[in-house]
Amino acid sequence: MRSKTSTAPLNRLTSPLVRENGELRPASWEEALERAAAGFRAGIDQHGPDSFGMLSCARATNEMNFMVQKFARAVMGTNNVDSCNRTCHAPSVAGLAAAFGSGGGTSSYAEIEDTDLIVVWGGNPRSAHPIFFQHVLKGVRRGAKLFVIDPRRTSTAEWADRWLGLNVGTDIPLAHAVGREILYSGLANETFIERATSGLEEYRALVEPWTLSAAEAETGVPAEAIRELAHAYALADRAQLCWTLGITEHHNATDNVRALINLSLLTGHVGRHGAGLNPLRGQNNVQGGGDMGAIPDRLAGFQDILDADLRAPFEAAWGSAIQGRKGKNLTQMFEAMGEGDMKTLYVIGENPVQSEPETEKTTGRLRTLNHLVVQDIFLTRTAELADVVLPASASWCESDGTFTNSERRVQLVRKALDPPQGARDDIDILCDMAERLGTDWGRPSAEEIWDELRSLSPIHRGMSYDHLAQRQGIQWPCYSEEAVEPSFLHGRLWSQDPQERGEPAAFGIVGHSPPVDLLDEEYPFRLTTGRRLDDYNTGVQTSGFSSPMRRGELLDLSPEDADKLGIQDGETVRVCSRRGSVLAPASIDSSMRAGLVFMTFHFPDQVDTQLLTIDATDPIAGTAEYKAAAVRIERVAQTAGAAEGALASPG
Ligand SMILES: Nc1nc2c(c(=O)[nH]1)N[C@H]1C(S)=C(S)[C@@H](COP(=O)(O)OP(=O)(O)OC[C@H]3O[C@@H](n4cnc5c(=O)[nH]c(N)nc54)[C@H](O)[C@@H]3O)O[C@H]1N2
Ligand SMILES: Nc1nc2c(c(=O)[nH]1)N[C@H]1C(S)=C(S)[C@@H](COP(=O)(O)OP(=O)(O)OC[C@H]3O[C@@H](n4cnc5c(=O)[nH]c(N)nc54)[C@H](O)[C@@H]3O)O[C@H]1N2
Ligand SMILES: [Mo]
Repeated sequence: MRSKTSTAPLNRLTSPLVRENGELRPASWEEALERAAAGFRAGIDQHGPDSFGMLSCARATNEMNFMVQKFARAVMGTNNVDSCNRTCHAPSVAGLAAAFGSGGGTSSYAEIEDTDLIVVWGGNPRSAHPIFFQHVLKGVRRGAKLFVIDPRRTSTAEWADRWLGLNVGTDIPLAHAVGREILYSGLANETFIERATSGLEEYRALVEPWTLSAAEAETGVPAEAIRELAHAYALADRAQLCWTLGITEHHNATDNVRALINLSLLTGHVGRHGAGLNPLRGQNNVQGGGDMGAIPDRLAGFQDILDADLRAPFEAAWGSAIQGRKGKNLTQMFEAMGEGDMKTLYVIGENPVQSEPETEKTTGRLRTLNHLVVQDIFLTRTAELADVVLPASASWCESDGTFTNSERRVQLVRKALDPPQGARDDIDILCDMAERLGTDWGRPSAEEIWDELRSLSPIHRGMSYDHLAQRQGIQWPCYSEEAVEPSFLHGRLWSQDPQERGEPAAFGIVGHSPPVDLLDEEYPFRLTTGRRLDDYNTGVQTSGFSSPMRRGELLDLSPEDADKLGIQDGETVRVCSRRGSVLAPASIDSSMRAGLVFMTFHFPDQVDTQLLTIDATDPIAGTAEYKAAAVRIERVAQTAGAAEGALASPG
């Protein structure tokens, strides 16, 4: 007996649902699958394959993500497949790929413990990456200095040697001023620049205006602190630059990423043990989902969809042609719904109604679909709009397979629980759906799927289940069962041999572009949104619990602003943006700088933060500017708050 049945205490979905006379009602698997497949078939027949799109679950296994993109490409004939990577680290992948040719974080966690300086830029790992943060603390205990760059003095910053509290959306001026200071102080690594990079002269001209005092005026960070960061980074023997959504959830996110990468090119802090560039990925398998090809422009193993030679082995293996053009990403799928070009959508393990900005726009767009199928473990707000709802198992404990973490390490997971009765494995559901649409895949095991992936993706080739079990996880690239790969990427840049060194890494020539939602007299506060330790994303998986630690949604504001507005701790306030308004309890928080307020998006049933956010998106990666809305804060009488009923406690 290897597994036991999950007791499903938290309203897990246990029956398929279909819409009848406007309402969802329970249905058999047979009826629900037939309805789902018939809707997909009709959509393609009437409007062509590109009117269909698919969202994949970044919490589910690599095997499941591989099957999702295979379903989109081989069964439905479209590259319209994407995941929540679009809402977080797509800009990191785009920026790293532009500089180095591939989009993964460059270092291993072990190197975070074996370095001289760790810069956490726009991330709060103490709350959002607690396991990674343990590696940071070990590094600190072994003597590494820790710098944190965040508008808020976060719990991560509490552990730092230096905290640089900058204005939201001013990371490029800060990075450019650091770069200029390194150049002017003669601290740049000239050998590395000469050998391994291109574009220094343009970069020098780009950063020239960003003197320490110009940067202080724009960023709010004292000139002396900027100088100190520049010298610490350039003088460190080995330095790690780690970033997350403070960098990537902006309308110019890919530029932000390029501005940080430039600093590593100036100093040679990349391609060596202990020195690197590390976007900390979000959901447990968002790295793996992208690696498996559940993105619109790459096949598994980051192989370019535009390259016919790379498509050929997949076409041969699947017996069907693959479109030679990029599909729509998640953001473009929603835009296409708005324009009537998207007719059917298959959402697996995503809750866009509560994770996309500007809720009403998102809901309106989903309503334009002829056919929406949602496959989830809970009845989400997105599922409530669906024509068919399919109850899935929870992949992280109810399925076998592999996951890939932020350091590119692939690890085996084993099924520990059977899904609650009535729910089925995501992969089995996909196979059933494919069969109904005329493609018989049989019922492959997770290992069989993985072996198919290995036959198609060179960077995974050497990672059989046996090899993964033996080595307790392996980082890609791993080309054969024998090879022991270095734990970091881009070591080639240090080679003396030009052939081996390959393409130089280009400096990114990127200018400053302040947040789209401008501050003015009517909307004078900068709202940034993010995470707390005790809750997860749209709250679907964490709202079923109550604990004294969890206080529900709060509007954090500085003591100075609370004073100025006459707001008491705990008092209900109205938060208004140019798009909508919500009521939330105020929390006076000394980690906040004046002019800045903070909310999560973890409690949408209590406070729908996405009514406030803006859908200004990065043109390269499609990521929204969740980190910068302009808002006004109004006091309301307590009774008015209660009457509007928006302050129910969570859970
Ligand atoms: N407990 C918990 N952990 C999680 C999640 C969760 O919901 N709960 N979600 C997971 C997911 S999907 C992701 S993607 C990760 C995200 O992990 P993080 O990116 O670390 O989390 P956030 O809180 O969204 O944002 C990080 C920080 O960015 C700062 N910031 C805002 N604007 C700016 C800016 O303009 N510049 C700079 N430099 N900083 C800025 C914020 O103040 C915040 O502290 O967390 C993952 N882990
Ligand atoms: N305002 C604001 N908005 C944000 C962000 C922000 O910082 N601020 N961050 C953005 C980021 S980084 C992210 S990643 C998104 C997150 O956005 P989403 O991914 O849309 O939100 P989640 O709450 O993580 O919901 C994922 C769903 O997956 C389901 N699920 C879990 N495991 C499985 C499984 O094995 N199989 C299936 N079929 N389903 C499963 C869960 O029940 C849940 O409904 O939100 C984005 N939205
Ligand atoms: Mo994320």
